[in-house]
Amino acid sequence: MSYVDQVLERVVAKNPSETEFIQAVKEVLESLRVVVEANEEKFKKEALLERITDPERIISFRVPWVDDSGNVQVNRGFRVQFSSAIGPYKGGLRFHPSVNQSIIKFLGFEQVFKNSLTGLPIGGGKGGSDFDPKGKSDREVMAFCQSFMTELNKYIGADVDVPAGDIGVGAREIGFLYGQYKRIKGLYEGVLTGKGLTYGGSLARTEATGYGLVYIVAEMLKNVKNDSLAGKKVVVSGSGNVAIYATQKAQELGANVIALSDSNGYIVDEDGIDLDLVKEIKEVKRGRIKDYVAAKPSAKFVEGKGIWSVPCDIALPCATQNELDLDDAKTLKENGCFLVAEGANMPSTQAAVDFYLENGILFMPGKAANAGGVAVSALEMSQNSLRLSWSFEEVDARLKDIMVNIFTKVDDAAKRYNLEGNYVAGANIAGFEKVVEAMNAQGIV
Ligand code: NDP
Ligand code: 2IT
Repeated sequence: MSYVDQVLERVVAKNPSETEFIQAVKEVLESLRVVVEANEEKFKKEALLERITDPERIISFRVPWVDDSGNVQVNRGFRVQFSSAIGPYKGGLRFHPSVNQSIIKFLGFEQVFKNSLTGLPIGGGKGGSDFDPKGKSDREVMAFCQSFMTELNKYIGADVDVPAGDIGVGAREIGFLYGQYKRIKGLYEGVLTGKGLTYGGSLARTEATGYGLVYIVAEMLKNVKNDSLAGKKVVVSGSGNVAIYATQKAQELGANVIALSDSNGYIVDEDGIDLDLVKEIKEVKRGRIKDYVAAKPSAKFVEGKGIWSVPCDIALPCATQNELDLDDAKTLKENGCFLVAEGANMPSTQAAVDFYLENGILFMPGKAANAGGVAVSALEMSQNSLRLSWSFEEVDARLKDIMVNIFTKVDDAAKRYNLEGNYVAGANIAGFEKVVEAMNAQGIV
């Protein structure tokens, strides 16, 4: 049995109920076969893949808090410190009822390779809780965040582990978490990113993931098809942080974004999404995407998951894992879609990804396409260390450079292994190579 197959078997045996984690590891190891085969004996002797697929540390804790009715609620908190090979653990916190250890481990595993691709000195981690901020009062969210940080503060620090936002964790939550960290530790340090601009945040962090996604799409279009976003019909799923700023940048570059969604359904506006209206609904009122049609009756709202049936040239899944399956991929292709780039983490199922690769759909996987968010988080860490803040234009220019460099690295790695155009392999290989080199230099750790 090949070394990759042995390690895959081990991962399944040791983490039997962790379906998302197993899915993410399979996807990465399958595309690393070409690299591992070239170094089979060495990697096996060093148990390199066993070390890469086992997190350095998993922290799991109880989060008790008092709701507005005076009742005690108990949630579960996690932080998975996956790899510190190339820098302090870095990655977001997700607050969503679906959160469990498998989901946090898959996200932490992906983060290791993503952070490596940014070229910046950050290791990989992820955390979160099954707490659902939806429908909670600000006071309840604060009570939860304070309790969560009362436990988490023991394990993080500006040079140790630097969390940020993800699903359900935005500016409000980061503020409450930061305030509690400071009270407990008595340290004013860059322990979180995505902070508000008045207390150490970076300009352009809010926009970074969505903008970065569109920058890499533009680079791909230019390189592969000598084309641009101008006039392209784009469908974006989700209507949170990533979806909103992907829509904004795509519109700025001349694309026509016609659909957005949330977990209840999707909207289609053939005139082009009115983003000010979406921001008002989602960012100010914390409402639902269907509220869009009340303000703009010419648009339509459709309940359920069908957003990928909306015909488009480019699809940008920006909601959550496994939101786009094989049937969706087929429908996209039938309707003429020729490019998919992932703003979310692992939104396409493995079968969908295989379909893109086999059917000539240009595809950029999340660990490359959504790396702009964590890249600007690393720039926020740099600014905190320097005790300076850079202008929006400066951060945005660095972000664009980073995304163009990621495209080049991914494209080159694929070509080196005769897999031209396979950016799944390219991203995994390029991300892996740097982590391996750093691990080798540091001895058996
Ligand atoms: P937000 O919480 O701001 O928005 C999430 C959006 O996705 C909402 O519209 C939400 O709908 C929808 N969504 C979430 N879970 C589900 C679900 N189970 N089914 C259907 N829809 C769902 O999160 P972000 O925009 O920050 O994150 C979106 C994706 O991007 C995630 O995969 C995240 O890991 C990834 N990402 C985020 C980065 C960042 O900087 N924020 C960086 C890199 C990747 P509803 O309101 O109905 O739940
Ligand atoms: O998935 C991700 O890369 C994020 N949620 C952002 C992580 C970060 O540290 O900014």
